[in-house]
Amino acid sequence: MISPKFFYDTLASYGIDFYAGVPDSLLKNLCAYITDHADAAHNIIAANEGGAMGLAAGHYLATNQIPVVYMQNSGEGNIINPLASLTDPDVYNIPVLLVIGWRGKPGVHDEPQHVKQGKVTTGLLNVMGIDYIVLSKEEDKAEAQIKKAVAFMQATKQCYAIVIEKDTFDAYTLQNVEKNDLTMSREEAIQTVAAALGEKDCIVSTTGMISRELFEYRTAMNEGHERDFLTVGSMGHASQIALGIALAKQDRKVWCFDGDGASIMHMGSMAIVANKAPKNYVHVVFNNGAHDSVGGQPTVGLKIDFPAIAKAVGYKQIFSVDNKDDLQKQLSNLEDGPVFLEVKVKKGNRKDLGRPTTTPIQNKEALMEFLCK
Ligand SMILES: Cc1ncc(C[n+]2csc(CCOP(=O)(O)OP(=O)(O)O)c2C)c(N)n1
Repeated sequence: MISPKFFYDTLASYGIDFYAGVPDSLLKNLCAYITDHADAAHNIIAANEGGAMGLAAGHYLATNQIPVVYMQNSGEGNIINPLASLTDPDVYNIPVLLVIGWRGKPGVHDEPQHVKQGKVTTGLLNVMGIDYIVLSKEEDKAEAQIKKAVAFMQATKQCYAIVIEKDTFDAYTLQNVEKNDLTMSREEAIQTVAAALGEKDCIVSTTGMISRELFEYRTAMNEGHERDFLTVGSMGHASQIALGIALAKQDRKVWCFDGDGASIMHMGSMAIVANKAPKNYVHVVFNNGAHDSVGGQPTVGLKIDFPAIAKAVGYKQIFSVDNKDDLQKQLSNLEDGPVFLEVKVKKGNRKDLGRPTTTPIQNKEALMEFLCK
C-alpha cells in the first residue's frame, strides 16, 4: 500500500500543493492527511466536484501551478461540464490533476449505487479525452506513474486522472477534528423525527448514513420501508425528489431528510423548493458540520446560517434546534410549509450500523405502491 504522506510529498516535490475536492470513503486516509497537512488556503472542500474544478482552474490561472481535484467517481457527473467547457484543450486548456476514488470497480463487490458508476468510470475519462492511470499500490511504481502524469500535464496543459482502487492507501486518522458542544446524535434525531410522522407521510432521505439509520429505525420498529425513498446515490438531489413527490401528492406530507454536505452540494435547490411553496413539504437538515459518511471531513455546515438562508429564499416556517426536547416541541408545532428544520447533531455513528437489505428497485416499487394508496 501507499502511505498518504508519500503521495502528498511526491506531488509537493513537483510544486503541486493546491487541493480542492469533495471527500470520498475510498480516499478517506488521503483526504484526512491533506486536511491535516495543507493549510486552509491550499485545501478547499468544495460544495461539489464541479465547484472544485472551478477553484482549481482559478488557482492555475493565478499561479501557473498544477492543482489537484480529489473526488469519488460519483462526482464525475459534476465535473463533466467544466471538463468539457472550461479545462478542455478546445476551450481554455487548463491542467488539473484529478484523483478519483473508484467505487464499484467491476469485480469488486460494492453497494448498488456504485455499480453503474464503477463500470463507466474509465469510459467517461476516455470519452472526455482524459489520459489516466490506475495508481499502483507499490510506492516505486506509483512514483514513476506520478512523474509521467506531471510531465504530460506540463507538456500539454491538459488534465490527467489518477484512478484509485480500494485499499490503495495506508491508514491515516484525521487529527484536526473540529470540536463542538453538540450532544444529540444524528441517529437519535432521525428516530425522533421519524416517530413524529403521520401514517400517510413519506420521507426522501439523502445519501450515506442518514438513509442507513432511517432504514434501521424502520426495521427496529417492525415497520415496513415503503414510506421511505432512500436516495442512496445522486448526492444533493433528495430535496428535489421530495419536491417532485410533494407537488404531485398534495394530500400527504413529504419530508426530506437531508445532510449539511448534501444540501450544500446543490444549495440552489432550496430556492426552488421555497418558490414552489408546497404546503406539504418539510425539509430537515441534520447538520453535523461534516461529511460524516465518508470520513468526517469538515463542511461549512456549522459555520453558515442555514435558517437565514431558508428565510431569504422564502421557506414559510423555519426552526433550528440542537436537543431532543426542542426538536419534539417544534415537531408538534408545524404549520403549513414549506418548513425548514435545522437539527444540529454531533458527528459519529454506531459502529454496527447496517446497510439497506432491500434493493433500490424494491424500494422504488414499494414507495410507488404506498403513494397510490
Ligand atoms: C456526487 C457525489 N460526491 C461525493 C459522494 C460521496 N459521499 C457520499 S455521502 C457523503 C457525505 C454526506 O455528507 P452529509 O450530507 O453532510 O451527511 P453526513 O454523512 O454528515 O450525515 C459523500 C461526500 C457522493 N456519493 N456523490
